[in-house]
Amino acid sequence: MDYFLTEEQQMIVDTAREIAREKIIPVRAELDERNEFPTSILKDMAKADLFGVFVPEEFGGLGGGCFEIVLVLEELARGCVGVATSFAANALGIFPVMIAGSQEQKEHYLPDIASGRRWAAFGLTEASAGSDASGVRTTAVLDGDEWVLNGTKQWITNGGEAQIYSIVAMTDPSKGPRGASIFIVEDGDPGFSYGKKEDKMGIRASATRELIMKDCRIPKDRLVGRKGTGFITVMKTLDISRPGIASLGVGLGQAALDEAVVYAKQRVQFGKPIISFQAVQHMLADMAIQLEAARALVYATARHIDGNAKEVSKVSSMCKVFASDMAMKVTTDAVQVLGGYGYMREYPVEKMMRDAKILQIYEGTNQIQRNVIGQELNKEYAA
Ligand code: COS
Repeated sequence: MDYFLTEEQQMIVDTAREIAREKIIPVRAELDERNEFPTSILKDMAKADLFGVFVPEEFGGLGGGCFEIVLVLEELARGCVGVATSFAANALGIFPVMIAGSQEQKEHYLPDIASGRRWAAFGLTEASAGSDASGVRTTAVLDGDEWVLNGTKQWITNGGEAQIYSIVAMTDPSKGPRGASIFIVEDGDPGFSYGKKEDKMGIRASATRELIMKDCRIPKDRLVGRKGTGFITVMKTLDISRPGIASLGVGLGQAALDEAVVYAKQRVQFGKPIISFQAVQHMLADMAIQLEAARALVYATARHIDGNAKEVSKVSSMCKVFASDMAMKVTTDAVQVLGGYGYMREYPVEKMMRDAKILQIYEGTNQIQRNVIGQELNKEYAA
């Protein structure tokens, strides 16, 4: 399907596709095997200006929006979702500053993000705050000219690799969601350290660690937005980042379909390539239908967000659910088309199926997304 990209958007796609083909695909199995963070690939992405795609021009970026981010993520995910997640987490980590930060904070942090000099991460999740984002226990108390943070963040993507962290902490625990605030914590801040790297089923090239704050002292001006508005900023952040997760599903689904079709054309059984059997053709057709429907929904949602549409939560959750469920199904079917070979580490579809699972879990489980959609429908029809 032709989505009529502008010349600039096509250039962004071509750049990301080349990075996937030249830098990611040749090493993805090794990164997966070794649980290794793709430092040098992220540096290549920085050189190619990909980090600047979503940063406004006045802060040194290319001034793209959600649509440009999903284009980049789709191409990177065709190579490896673990590598693409490391890039995506950087955007997620800096969105709070872009949404609610002061002019000084934007001037201080965004040029570094745009150039890829420093990387970012988002610290919301805790042992007791997963789906229930308002269950955060980390606290922040003002002491003179400094905030003092105490608490532990769990499963933080880019943890230990990023230099800039958006941390959600309670400034007034008695107020629930209205008592949460966001702070910038930097690598090297006193009292800030990392836990061990997690050993995951998939997206093993991405780094997942705990962030530990023990009397972590940061300057007063690291508060992002007004005190008590952190939960709303988190929700707004997730609204614009979830289409990115959906686009990882689209890229991954495309990669799995490509592998399945190429294999089905080559594999001969009963004297014919298996693609000539209707049972296989129908599987491939269903994969292609679901994939294109997901891509169309993701692109439409990203354009809806970039057009400053008023209500974005519902469609953002819709595309996250649809594309991640599609990716799980399409990668599972790709393994089925490849049969015994598909189950072997030697072929890439086995990793693709492992990588797909997280898309249904992180940045809000698909059950939470359905809650958001259901609540929005309830509101709309009551009006
Ligand atoms: N944009 C702006 N404001 C929003 C919002 C959004 N998308 N969603 C909720 N809010 C506001 C509400 O309007 C409400 O404000 P008031 O107190 O003024 O009424 C406030 O935020 C609290 O909202 P709500 O009562 O709906 O919060 P809940 O505690 O019920 O939680 C869910 C809502 C489940 C949607 C939220 O906790 C969530 O998204 N959880 C998943 C978190 C997640 O993605 N975790 C993964 C780790 S992050 S990578």
